[in-house]
Amino acid sequence: MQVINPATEEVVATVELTSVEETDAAIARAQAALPAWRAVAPGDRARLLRRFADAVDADLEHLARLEVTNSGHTLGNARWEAGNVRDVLHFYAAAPERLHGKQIPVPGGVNVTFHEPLGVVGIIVPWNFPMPIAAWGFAPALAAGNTVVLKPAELTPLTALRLAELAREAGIPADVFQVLPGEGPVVGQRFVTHPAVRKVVFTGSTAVGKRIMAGCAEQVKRVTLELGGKSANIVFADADLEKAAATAPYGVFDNAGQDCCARSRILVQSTVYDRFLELLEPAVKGVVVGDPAAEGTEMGPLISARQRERVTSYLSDDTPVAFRGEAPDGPGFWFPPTVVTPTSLTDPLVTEEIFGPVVAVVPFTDEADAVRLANDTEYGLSGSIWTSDVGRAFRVSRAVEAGNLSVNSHSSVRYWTPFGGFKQSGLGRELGPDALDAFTEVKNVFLSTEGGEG
Ligand code: TXE
Repeated sequence: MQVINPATEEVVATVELTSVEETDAAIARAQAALPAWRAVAPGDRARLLRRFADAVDADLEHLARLEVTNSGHTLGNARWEAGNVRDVLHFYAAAPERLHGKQIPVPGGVNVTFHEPLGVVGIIVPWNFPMPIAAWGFAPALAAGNTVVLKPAELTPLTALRLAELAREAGIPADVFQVLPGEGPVVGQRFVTHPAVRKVVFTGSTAVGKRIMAGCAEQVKRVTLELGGKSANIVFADADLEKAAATAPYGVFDNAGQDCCARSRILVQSTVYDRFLELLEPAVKGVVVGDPAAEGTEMGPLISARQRERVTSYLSDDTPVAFRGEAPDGPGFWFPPTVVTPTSLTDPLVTEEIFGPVVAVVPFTDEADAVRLANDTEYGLSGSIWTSDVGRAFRVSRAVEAGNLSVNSHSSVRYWTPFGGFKQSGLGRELGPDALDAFTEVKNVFLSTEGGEG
């Protein structure tokens, strides 16, 4: 499989695809590695994860530049992403010593609960955030005593392969954490059907997520899904409009819009709609699009020619384009930041996840209308609310059906807080302390203290 730099269209590496037979062999090794990994004392497992985090930290600039080359991420973003892997590992390194069960009072004995590892965990990673999304799965899975087989996306295997090397250098046994580059319907599908894989963690399209959930149902296999989104950025008339407009491009064009949390619908109260667009225009035109390896670049290319075709297919000569930013000519899968103002709420620009730098701006009348529009989607991952009214901020936050909301901000991810979607944006939560529950089974044990014959 050839790995392409999306900013230059040059081949940067060739990676061997894993076959079904090799996947089965890797799963067998992961299964065989379980008893020894489970038996590692909690403090020692914690130390191994911290050493893995330190190895990532020492390799941070290299990992970041590898991601820039493979994924076209800006250098600033890629540094954040590698740092996020380090931080997530440190966060879950605290877990092995804190996976406490409970002692529950019962008559006639002692009742205790244990948090047992699930076994082999299969993680299927997309191409949009190859490093963090991998770590959100493997760090809590390993901390809880599972072994991991991980399939990076076909387009972006390089940083995952490097992370596997760093894990080994840190002393994590090779069979405990294996990275298997390969195709979704081959390697990923085998994670779903292989009975020794006890859980699948999937991030990707809603269409494939549904198939994975149906496949896992055959074996009642545990599954965590993190799928698409069409998140709303709601701007009320009482908001700091200058700030809302200046930061809106970051909320949707970050990673060239290839972000499941992209606020790809900006809902603006009608009384300030025209003013907001006036303020948004210079912000969009000012987005620095270009060489992702250059310091200061704010937006790189799309991941592939296919993704660019997909994004382009949403636009025609009749599309009401309000204004666009710049994009370089020449090689690379470039697409300019684009603002559209569709008039129909059933327009695919308003309803579908485009996964590119295209944002629809839509007016609303009042708070109830804003909530109705925000919820008028099958998705429910993220969103922003811009207002200076604290009561409204909480009322609207509670009313919007989405897993990750921010008020007067566009940030969605903090590794110590939960992340995940409502409705068809997913199932389960990643990150934060509760994600560990998704990698353990609770076992209840009753021990009789009755004496004599009982
Ligand atoms: O996703 P796929 P694609 C959305 C986004 C994008 C669209 C298509 O809208 O435009 O999906 O992207 C693996 N069994 N998101 O086609 O196919 C595949 O190898 C098991 C949103 O790239 O879902 C890859 O590792 N695995 C999203 C991963 O699934 C399979 C991120 C994702 O690929 C498989 C990515 C199968 N049958 C795309 N088929 C987000 N939530 O952030 C594919 N895969």
